[in-house]
Amino acid sequence: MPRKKPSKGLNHRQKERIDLIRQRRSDRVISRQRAEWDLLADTTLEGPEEGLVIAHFGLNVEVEDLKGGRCRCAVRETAGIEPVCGDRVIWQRANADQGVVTAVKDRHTILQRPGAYRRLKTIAANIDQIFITTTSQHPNTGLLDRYLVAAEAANIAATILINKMDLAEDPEALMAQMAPYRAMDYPVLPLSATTGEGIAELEEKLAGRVSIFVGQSGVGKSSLVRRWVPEESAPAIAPVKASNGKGRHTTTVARLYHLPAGGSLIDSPGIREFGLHGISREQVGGYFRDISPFLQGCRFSNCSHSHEPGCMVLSAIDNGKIDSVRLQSLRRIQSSLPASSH
Ligand SMILES: Nc1nc2c(ncn2[C@@H]2O[C@H](COP(=O)(O)OP(=O)(O)OP(=O)(O)O)[C@@H](O)[C@H]2O)c(=O)[nH]1
Ligand SMILES: [Mg+2]
Ligand SMILES: [Zn+2]
Repeated sequence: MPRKKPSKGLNHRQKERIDLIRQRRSDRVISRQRAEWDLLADTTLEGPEEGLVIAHFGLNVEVEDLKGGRCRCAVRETAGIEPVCGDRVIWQRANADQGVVTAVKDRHTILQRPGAYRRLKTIAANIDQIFITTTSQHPNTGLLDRYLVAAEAANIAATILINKMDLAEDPEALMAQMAPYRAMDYPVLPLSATTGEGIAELEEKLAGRVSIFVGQSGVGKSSLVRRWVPEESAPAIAPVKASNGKGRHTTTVARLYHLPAGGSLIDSPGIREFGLHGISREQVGGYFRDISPFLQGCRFSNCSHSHEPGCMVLSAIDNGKIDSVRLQSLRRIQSSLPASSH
């Protein structure tokens, strides 16, 4: 009999405890790394220079200098925050391939998601636009809706990519499913990394801007990135045979690539779920572009928008102004969030 995964069947408290143990373990590893690098920092460092973080691995980051050279850097505790992909930093070189980041410059945007033990994990900084990637086979609008809330909350423009259109059985039905998103002014791009469908349009949107591809494992984020990155530095993708439509977490760290037409693109590791910590049950509706205009008009101020008379949201659904699937999605997200404390 196959062994059950240990995380299956555990209650919330047990899972939190496991998270806490994991977090403590990783904190210990990090403080060990820090001690090693502190020794390095005692060696003579060259003068401070500016750089761009193009990848980060725990406490270490890969920094690109202004001439395009690359260096593995530790992060000084005094830097205050942990730099992530897309951060502009001040750093000092220790030797040909090692250095120390001493400060992280102000960020104009940050994209975050909850990490272990209720800590918020920053995925990337200074991004201009998010490309939420999904596929024609499994559009997964539940996850899409969570990402859209995160993009709205972070004030970052979002575009929806529907990859693997070459495998679409009913492209028209799929586009009809995406109609509510288009109506909300989120661009929806049907694509195929395999045949090249939609790639020219995507390239236009990427040019000159800092973008990130996010989405579940196996949707083809890295396959799309490979369209613009030379073979030798291109991200690995899952071999076709091994891919069962669920993905295998081929990309393990976020990495920034420069685009030939200017601008840059961050490829990020696929995720299973996307929680929305830091947003309360009461706030989240405000980030649903289609539903939020109706939320203030209900007869009862504590309307749950499920059965109440005088509910503006339900009447907007009856009038075809809101898709009922989106309200279901909002309810699901709300039930996963804590009510605000006030
Ligand atoms: N048919 C088809 N297959 C594709 C397409 N794009 C990607 N694939 C395949 O999908 C699989 C997963 O692709 P990846 O690019 O590794 O997916 P990913 O989103 O980067 O996955 P993670 O790195 O795990 O997050 C690979 O076997 C690709 O060859 C497409 O447009 N059509
Ligand atoms: Mg990948
Ligand atoms: Zn209502």
